[in-house]
Amino acid sequence: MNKEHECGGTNNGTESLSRSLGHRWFSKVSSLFKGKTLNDDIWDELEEALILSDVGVSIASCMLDKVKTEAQATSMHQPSEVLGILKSQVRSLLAHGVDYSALIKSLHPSGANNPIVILFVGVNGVGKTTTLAKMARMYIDSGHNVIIGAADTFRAAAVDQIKIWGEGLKLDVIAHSQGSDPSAVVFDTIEAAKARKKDVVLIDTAGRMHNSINLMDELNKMSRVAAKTGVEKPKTILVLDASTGQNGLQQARSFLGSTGCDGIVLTKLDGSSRGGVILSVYTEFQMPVIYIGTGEKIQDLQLFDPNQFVEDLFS
Ligand SMILES: Nc1nc2c(ncn2[C@@H]2O[C@H](COP(=O)(O)OP(=O)(O)OP(=O)(O)O)[C@@H](O)[C@H]2O)c(=O)[nH]1
Ligand SMILES: [Mg+2]
Repeated sequence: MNKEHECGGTNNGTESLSRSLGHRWFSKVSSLFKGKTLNDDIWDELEEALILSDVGVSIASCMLDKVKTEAQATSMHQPSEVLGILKSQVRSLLAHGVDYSALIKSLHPSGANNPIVILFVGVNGVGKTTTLAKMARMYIDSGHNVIIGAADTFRAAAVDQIKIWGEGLKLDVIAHSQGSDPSAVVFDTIEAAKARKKDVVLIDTAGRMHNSINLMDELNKMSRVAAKTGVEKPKTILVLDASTGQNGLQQARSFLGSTGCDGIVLTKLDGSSRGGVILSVYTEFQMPVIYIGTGEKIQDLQLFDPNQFVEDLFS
């Protein structure tokens, strides 16, 4: 991944993001420029609007500096022109670094006898189990055979919760008793996948504090045990709750530091005015947001498309 953009780095993509969400996040930013002339107040208001949408203070001021410099250098007077510069700033933040299509491809099984294994990780309540179910549906819709591993053996109701999703989707769920070793669930689920000709193995894990070393080690153990079954290295998807804003970034930092991950799903973007956190995730971690969660229902998951995102933000 490169870091050529001074405010941060990454990516390019596919498919679409809800226009209405984009409007809500940046509506303040866009409305700032309506019927106004360029003056110092506008710059202050713009910085404030960016920060309120959770772009992050340092990114907001970095973006603002660049926009200001370019506007002054080209003697711009029209607010609409400044909006154009801001748009290209956001686009360049999102538009390079990770090979997005390769990433999406890597989340698809490579062959009949080599199931892909995906671990869903994150702190408590961010939406791991719900996201797993939503992704299971996506895989089913594209013709794959999915099996679920209930490796959250910690929370009492976790197995029942994932079994209910499994029943709704008509999927096998491999579960052990509460308190048992989650790595054993991972192992058994992969073996079951091989025996039952499933090509996608989705593993639900327990929510864990991002600073708990033992629990982070447990995640690493799950990966190691999976590798012993002979399948390719499992993919790890970090689930972050957008409504926790910059706090979510702190969590991401810790997870990436101790377990690493292959991509991020940002949940609960519905009802959140903090979509700017997407820019922080890209900029700080050069880690792509692959999907966004836009509600509690099974269909409320969208592939994140950076190009469409920029269009929607400023349309
Ligand atoms: N509005 C909204 N709610 C969501 C979204 N994703 C998940 N939720 C809700 O968030 C709550 C927690 O979701 P879970 O999937 O149980 O979260 P979890 O990370 O598995 O939680 P633990 O297993 O307890 O750590 C549930 O009420 C979900 O319906 C989303 O994209 N939007
Ligand atoms: Mg869960």
